[in-house]
Amino acid sequence: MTAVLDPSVETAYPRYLHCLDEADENGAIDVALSLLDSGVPAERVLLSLVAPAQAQVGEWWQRNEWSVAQEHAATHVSERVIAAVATAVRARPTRERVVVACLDGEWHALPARLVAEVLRLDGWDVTFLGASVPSVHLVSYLHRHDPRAVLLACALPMRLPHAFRAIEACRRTDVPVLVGGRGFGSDGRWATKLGVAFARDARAASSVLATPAFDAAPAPVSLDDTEYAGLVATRVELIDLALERLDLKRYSPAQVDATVADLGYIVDSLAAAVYVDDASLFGEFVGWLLEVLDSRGVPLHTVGLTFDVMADRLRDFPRAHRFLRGAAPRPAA
Ligand code: B12
Repeated sequence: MTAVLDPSVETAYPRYLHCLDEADENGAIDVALSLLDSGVPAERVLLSLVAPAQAQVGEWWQRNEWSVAQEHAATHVSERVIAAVATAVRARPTRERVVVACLDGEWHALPARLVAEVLRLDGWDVTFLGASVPSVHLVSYLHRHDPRAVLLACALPMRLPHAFRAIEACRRTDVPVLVGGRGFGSDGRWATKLGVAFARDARAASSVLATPAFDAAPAPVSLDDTEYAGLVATRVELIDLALERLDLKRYSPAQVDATVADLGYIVDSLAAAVYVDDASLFGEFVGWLLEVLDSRGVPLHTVGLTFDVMADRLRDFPRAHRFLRGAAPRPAA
């Protein structure tokens, strides 16, 4: 997918991607700072240059065109660029304090960092807590500092049940909660299911924070999570059953590790879909998984096999059973 680029960064974008490819920190910083020098607003450099470039990095990784090492190097360069832009602009706070944090187990700190910096540019007094903040520590931080709002980031839909528990814990501090990140769905539909305010990007977040209605008490949500709890209790058994079904003798140790991780993602995504009662969550995950596995030469019928085993075990789990059957990869015609 080609990014739709803001005209002010269009010519700089390929140069920026080249710097990421070369892990060229200084070159990437030069590209960003020269845009600032030529009058492009810092917010646009962050959201229209750095953000789409990172999404592009993700696509290269997904298609197995880039290794994890290349992705890590590029992400580090982008971190440096964000810091350089923030230092060049040195925005001073004129508005209230807000806290930006990634949920427990969420390691995608860069998207949240972009949001934090854009809010800072907009005058908010931002405290950025970074990746994977355990809820108990987040809550005690909120009690201590009593900010205007806490912004929680979630990049992976499979983490939504954990996200909801963290949201509930934050709400008990009476600090209003705003969430964001691709984990809540591109249109925020899973945030709606969880009854929490959502902002699509940093610009939207700043407007929501400034809206008086944002302070209103959230509507109570009732999620029937009995089936979800049963699925969580069956997680290890499901992974073991699927491993038994696959012919692991032919797998290298690294392939076995990757398979165990993938099976964990399958069960966690299924559980998250059951939690928010939305088959599309699992369907989107399966589409992504098939593309990742296919580009790495993994025969896709193995996914069908594992879904059969799991669906068999989950006969008494109506939603999980239906979602697995609905998303099972069809054999090529
Ligand atoms: C870098 C990266 C990592 C790094 C993160 C390092 C870091 N410091 O952030 C590391 C290596 C840790 C990582 C790990 C993993 N990653 Co990763 N990662 C990425 C990558 C390439 C870039 C992330 C990024 O910076 N994006 C740029 C930002 C700007 O994009 P954005 O999320 O759309 O953010 C905007 C909005 O969503 C919104 N927003 C975002 N957060 C918030 C928060 C708030 C409060 C608000 C209001 C708004 C908001 O505003 C932002 C600006 O407009 C993405 C690709 C992608 N498309 O994002 C994959 C990606 C997110 N990762 C992915 C995966 C699968 C993983 C792993 C599971 C891989 C693995 N096998 O281990 C792990 C999971 C780790 C975990 N538990 O968190 C997948 C997720 C797929 C899916 N369907 O769920 C992606 C999409 C890659 C891909 N194309 O397949 N990853």
